[in-house]
Amino acid sequence: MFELNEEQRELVEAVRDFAAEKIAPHALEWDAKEHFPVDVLAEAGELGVGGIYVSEEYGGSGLTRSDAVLIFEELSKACPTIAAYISIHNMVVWMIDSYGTHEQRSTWLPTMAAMTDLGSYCLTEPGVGSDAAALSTSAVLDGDEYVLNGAKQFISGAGSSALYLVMARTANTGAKGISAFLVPADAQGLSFGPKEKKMGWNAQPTRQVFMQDVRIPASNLLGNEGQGFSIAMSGLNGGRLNIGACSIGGGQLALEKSVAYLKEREAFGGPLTKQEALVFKLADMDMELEAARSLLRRAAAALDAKAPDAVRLCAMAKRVATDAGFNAANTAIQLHGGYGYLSEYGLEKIVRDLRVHQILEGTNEIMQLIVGRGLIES
Ligand code: FAD
Ligand code: 2MC
Repeated sequence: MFELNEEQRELVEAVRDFAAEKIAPHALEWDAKEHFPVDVLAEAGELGVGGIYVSEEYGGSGLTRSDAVLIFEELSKACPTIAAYISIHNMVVWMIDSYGTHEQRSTWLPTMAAMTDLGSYCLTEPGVGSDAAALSTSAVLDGDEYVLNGAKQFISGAGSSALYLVMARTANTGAKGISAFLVPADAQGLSFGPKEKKMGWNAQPTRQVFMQDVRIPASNLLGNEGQGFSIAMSGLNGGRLNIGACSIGGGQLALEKSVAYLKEREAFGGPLTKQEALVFKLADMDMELEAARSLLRRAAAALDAKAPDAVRLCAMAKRVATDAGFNAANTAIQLHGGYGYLSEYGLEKIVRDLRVHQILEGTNEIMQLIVGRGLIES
C-alpha cells in the first residue's frame, strides 16, 4: 500500500512535470488576479486528470482512488486551489459515471473528462451546510420535465461550469426525499450570484446558484428519485480524500521551502539549521504530514476495496490531513520570519488556500461527528 508501483511512479512524474510547468509559475498571479485558468484545465484534461476514476469507455483514465491521492498531492504542490477544483470536477464526473444511464454518460463524460466542459457540485444552500439532509431546493415532476426552484450557496466553479449536479428535494422524507439532477448551464431560469470575495481559493470562482422554475427533462434525473443524498455522500467520500491530499501537497511544499530557507538563512553565527528548536519544528511537520499521508493512502485503499469502514476512514483522513497540511503551512510562515508574511514567498497563499479545506467537503467537526457516531453505534 505504501510503496508506489512502476505505473504510479510514472503517473506521479507526469503530473509533477505538468504542474511544475503549467501551473506553479502562474499560481501567485492567478491568485492575485482571481483568474480561473480554464485553458490550463483543458490541458490538464488532455493529461487525463479530468476523469481520473471514470471508465476509459467514456473518455476517463480508469484509475483508482489510491492513484488519485497521489495525483492531487502533486497538483497541489503547484497550486492547492487549482488542484482542489479539479477534485470537485472529478466528484461530479465520477457520480455521473457511477449512477448515470448510458445516455447521460455518453452525453457528458467525454467532454468533461477532457475538461473542455467543467462541472459543479451543488449541495450546500444559504441556510443549510453541515446538515445537508435538510436542504430545501425543490424539484417537482411536471409531465416529462422536472421544475427546480431554490438557491445553492458557495458553489465552486459556478458561472464557468457547463454542468451543475444539483441535489434537490422531491419528497418531504428527509435524506430519502432528495434526488440528484443534471442541470446544464444554458437551462432557462438558472442564474448566478457575483463572485464571492474570499480569503483564499482565489483562482477559482465561488458563486451562489439560483434556480427559478428551471425546467429540465425528466431524463436528467441521476439515479433514482430519493437516491440523491446517497449519491451526493458517496461522491464526497472520494472528494474528502482528495482535499486531504491537496492539503498534504501544500503542506509538503511549505516544509520543503522551510528546510531550504533554514539552511540558507544566517543568524547567531551560522545557518538557522543550527537551532535545534527550529529543526524540531521541521521534524514535527514531516512526521505529521507522513502520518496523514499514510492514513490517507489507507483510506483510499479502503474506498477502492469498497471496505465497510471506508466512510469512516475517509472522514478520519480528511480531518487529519487537512489539519496537518494547514499546520505545516502555518508553521512554515513562522520559520520564515517576516519573509513568510510576504506574498512573493508563496507561503501565505498556501495558508489561505488550505484554511478552507478544514471547512468544506464536510467541516472537520462533521468528520468528528462521523467518526464519533461510528464509535458509539458499533
Ligand atoms: P454550518 O453547517 O452552519 O456550520 C457552522 C459551524 O458549526 C461549523 O464550525 C460546523 O463545523 C459547526 N457544526 C455544525 N453542525 C455541527 C454538529 N452537529 N456538531 C458539531 N459542529 C457542528 N458546497 C457545495 O455544495 N459545493 C461546492 O462546490 C462548495 N464549495 C465551497 C467553496 C468554498 C470556498 C466554501 C467556503 C464552501 C464551499 N461549499 C461548497 C460549502 C461547504 O461545504 C460548507 O461551507 C460546509 O459544509 C459548512 O457548511 P456551513 O458553511 O453552512 O456551516
Ligand atoms: N457515504 C455514503 N453514504 C453516506 C455517507 C457517506 N459518506 N454519509 C451518509 N450516508 C448515507 C447514510 O448511510 C444514510 O443512508 P441509509 O439511510 O441508507 O442508512 C443516509 O446517507 C443518511 O445519513 P445519516 O442518517 O447519517 O444522515 P444525517 O443527516 O444524520 O447526517 C451527515 C449526515 C452529517 C454525515 C451529512 O449531512 C454530511 O456529511 N454533512 C456534511 C455536508 C458536506 O460534506 N458538504 C460538503 C458540500 S461540497 C463542498 O464543500 C465542496 C467544496 C464541493
